This record gives sequence, structure tokens and C-alpha cells, in this order.
Amino acid sequence: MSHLSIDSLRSLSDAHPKPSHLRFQYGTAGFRTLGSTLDSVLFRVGVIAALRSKKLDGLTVGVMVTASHNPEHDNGVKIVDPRGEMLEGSWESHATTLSNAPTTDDFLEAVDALIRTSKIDVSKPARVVYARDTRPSGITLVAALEDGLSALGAEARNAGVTTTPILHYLVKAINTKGTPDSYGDDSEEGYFHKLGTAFKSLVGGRPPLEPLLIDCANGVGALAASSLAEYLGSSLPLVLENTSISTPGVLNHACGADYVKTMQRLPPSLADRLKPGQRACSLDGDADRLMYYYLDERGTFHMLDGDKIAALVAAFIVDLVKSAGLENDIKVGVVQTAYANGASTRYLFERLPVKCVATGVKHLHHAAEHYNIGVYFEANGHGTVLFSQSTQSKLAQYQPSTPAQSTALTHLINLIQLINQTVGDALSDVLLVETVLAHKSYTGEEWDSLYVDLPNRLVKVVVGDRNAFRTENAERRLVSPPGLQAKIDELVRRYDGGRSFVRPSGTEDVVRVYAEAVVRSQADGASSFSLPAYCN
Ligand code: 16G
Ligand code: MG
Repeated sequence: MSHLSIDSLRSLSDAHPKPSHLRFQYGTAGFRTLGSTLDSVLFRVGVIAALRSKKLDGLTVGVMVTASHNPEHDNGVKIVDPRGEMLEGSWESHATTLSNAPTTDDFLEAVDALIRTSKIDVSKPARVVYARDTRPSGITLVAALEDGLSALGAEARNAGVTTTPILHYLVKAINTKGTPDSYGDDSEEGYFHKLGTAFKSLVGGRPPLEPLLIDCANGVGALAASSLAEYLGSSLPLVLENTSISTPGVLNHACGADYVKTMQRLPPSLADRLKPGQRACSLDGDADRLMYYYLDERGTFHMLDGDKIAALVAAFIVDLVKSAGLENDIKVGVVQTAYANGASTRYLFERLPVKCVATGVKHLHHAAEHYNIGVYFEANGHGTVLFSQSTQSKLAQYQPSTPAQSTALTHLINLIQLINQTVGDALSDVLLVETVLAHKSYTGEEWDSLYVDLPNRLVKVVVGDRNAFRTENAERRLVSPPGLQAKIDELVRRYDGGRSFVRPSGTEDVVRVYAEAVVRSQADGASSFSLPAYCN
């Protein structure tokens, strides 16, 4: 560790002691727990992010301080790799190890071990860009992070209060700056300019869109959506609701994408705001998830979730590829998880290849990279579209032979600019959905009628040890506890079109039970079976 100042690392580490009674884990969404317990974790994440950057020859690594859709008192942190993607798996375990070292001495030893085993050249520069959401605890947590970064002498850039997807964008933009693969200007303005310009080209010349109501979950999405509204101007009027980012206690409270998805209902605050037929959507607390919905003429609520978005977008892209005359050269595929509604899987499967993977953005993202154009969405509203490098080059070089081919090609090229390919991005996804609706002249109701959702229920069950639950086949079957899968199979057989699976949550100490059936009461019945006593 000759190039590191051990003394400064030691004294700063002493200032951020690990609470002795807590164990931390870098899970699917990074570290996430009560904000008041995360000080030592943030300090250590600063150190880890700097080491990650050194390991990658000084490429810029991102750090996002957020707990997404969780309650306001929670907070969390995740590290973003240089291409704007999730942290590589092996480093998730390093992060867990380092965050749990009981004392400063143990921590220094763990840092030393990581440097040796990962062969990190500590003389390399470290560059880190970081941001936080609107949670009050974020201010002191960022200060702890900055201590960790300065302990390693990292070049640190504070991106302020912004959304998770904008931070991912910045990481990629910084690392591609001045190269032929430049992702855009490395600033918030660069992001809004890129998305706004692409959107205006895509909907140009079409009838103006009706205003879209956006529930900002009283979070950081309110800031970003209001900037976006300025860039869009009259091309898409936005009506922003739940924008109270400084009122204590209201973040994600009875609003936001997760509320809508889990409760399957309109946020009460929108009850007198939303007119029948009007399109509306909810962002989550860090604006990487999106739920659309509308009220029909009778005032009944209809939800358009991640599966409906995937269906809308995938079908549109397939059509464009065909119209461009490229269907033999560019293969479009979709990635979902077991939570995808069976009706959506069937709809998609009739049109293009569909793959099911384990829950968690990184699994979907990696699977989507195997297609020329990979569309991935979780039912909960997180998703995006990936255009492979070779597909992007193919589109850039392609010579269309008719005006119709040329139009479709231009649309595809604009979509590459419109879509945040680093990670699911609620605002970029809003523009994507609105583009398709404008092109198809669909109302919410027409979009909704692409297929009819099978009734479903998702419940959580507290068990003695969720690690006793192990799954296979993209989480669709249990291999342990022994005998439980057979019991589920037996139950599912009693219901028409029944499907059910049980998996341990990656973010909470529970197992989740999903059930769907053709008839509502049967889906409810299938999800309410009790787990055998030995599971508790
Ligand atoms: C995290 C994941 C999300 C997943 C959810 C499942 C990321 C960035 N986020 O929020 O993709 O759907 O966890 O939670 O990967 P669960 O394991 O508790 O069901
Ligand atoms: Mg989120």
C-alpha cells in the first residue's frame, strides 16, 4: 500500500466506525437499510469505488446514494461501473467483506488483501462521480463518502441531487468523452438535450400530444421531470404532481411507481386530478421505474406496467426493423422475469424470442446484451432497450432503398439517442412510450388492449430463514426446502391456467409468493396457501 497514505486512511476510518451489532450486504440494489446506520458503509464505499477505478486504470466509476422506492428513512448506495452498468459481481462480494470489517485495523487489512488479490496498482489515478436523491439523510452520507474518496486521493466529482439513471448516464458520458462512441455531453444539460432532441425528431410532424400527468413520488424525479418539461416544450406537455421534495415524510408515501404496482390502484393524491381517458404515470423515488395507468369512462383504474411497456415497445421496434428492410439482419428479443404476467409472455412469444431470467436488473441487462436489439423490462417498471454495438454500426451504414425504409431507419437511429441504454430510466421510458403512442395513435385504452392481464397476486411471507429457499430455472422452481415444490405443483394443478412460484427476496428478509390464474378468485386462492411448519 505504499502509494496510499495509511495514516489518513486510518484516521478517517476511525471517524466512521462500523456499528458492532450490524451486518451489511451488497445485494441486488447495493447496500440498503436504515439511513441512520449507513455512515461507515458510505465511507468504505468511497474507498472501494476509488479502488475499483484504480483497478480499471482510472476510468470513472459512479456512486449513487439512494433507497429508491423505499420509505424516506431508508437509504442506500450502489456503485456504477465505467460503462454505466451495475458493479461487476465479484466486487459486490468485496464490498460486502470490506463493509463488515469490525475495526479500523480489520478494515485496513481487508483493503490490503483486496489490493493484493485483485492486483490493484495503487499508483494509478482514481476518478469517481457521485450523486444522491432527495432523502434528508443523503447529505451526511455523502460527506462520509467524500471522506472515503479523499482518503484514497480520488479525483471526485459531485453531480449533486439527481436521478439514478442520470448518474449512470454521466458515468458513461464521462468515460466515452472525445471518443467515436461518445454517449453525449457529460452534464445534466447534455442528458436532457440528447433525449429532448431525439424525442422531437421522433414525434415531429404528428398531431400534438395530450398533456401527460406525472406522479413524481415527491422525489428527485420532480426536479428532473421539470427540467425535461422545459426541453420538451409543446412537443409533450407534462403536468407534474407529487413534487414536494422538501416536505418531511412524503417521499414515496402513498404515491410512486412501487405504490401503484403493489396496491394496483391510483395514488389517492391524484384522485381529483386525473380525468377519465387521460394518460398518467408514476416514477419511483430515484426515477428508474415507471408505471403508466388511466381511468376509463366509468372511473375504473387500469394499470400499464413494465410488461405492457415491453409489449408496446418490442412490437414497435420489430415493426420498424421490418419497415427498414432489416429483419434478416437485426434480431430483436425480449427479456423478462418470472413476475412477467403470463398473458404478456404469450403476446410477446408470438412475435419474437423471449427469455426469462432471475430477478434483478443485472440479470436482465446481461441477457438483453445477447440480442442485436434486446428489450428488457421487469413487471415492476424497470427496463430499457439495448442496441448492440454492431447493430448501431449496421444502422449507421445502411443504405435504405425506399423512402419508407429511410423513415424507419431514421426512427431507429433516433431511438438509440432517446433510450438510456445504461439502465432503466423512467423519464427516457416516458419518452419512448409517448413516441410509440404518438406513432400508433393509441390511447391508453388501446395500448391496454394489446392483451388482457391474467389476474395475479404477490404476497410476502416472513420465514425463519429465507436462505433455506433455493431456486432453479430462473427462480421458477424451488429446489429447497425439500418437498415444497411438489406441494406447490399439486396446488397449481387445481387452478385453470394456474402458475405460482416462491423465491427468497433479495432486498427484504422475506420470501415472495406469486400466483396467477385465469379467474381472479383463483389467483387469490393460490397465493394464500400456508407454508409448511418446517419453513418457519
Ligand atoms: C431491486 C432490483 C430490482 C428487483 C427488486 C426485487 C436493481 C437495481 N433493482 O430493487 O431489479 O426487481 O430488487 O426485489 O437490481 P426482491 O428481491 O426483494 O423481490
Ligand atoms: Mg428505483
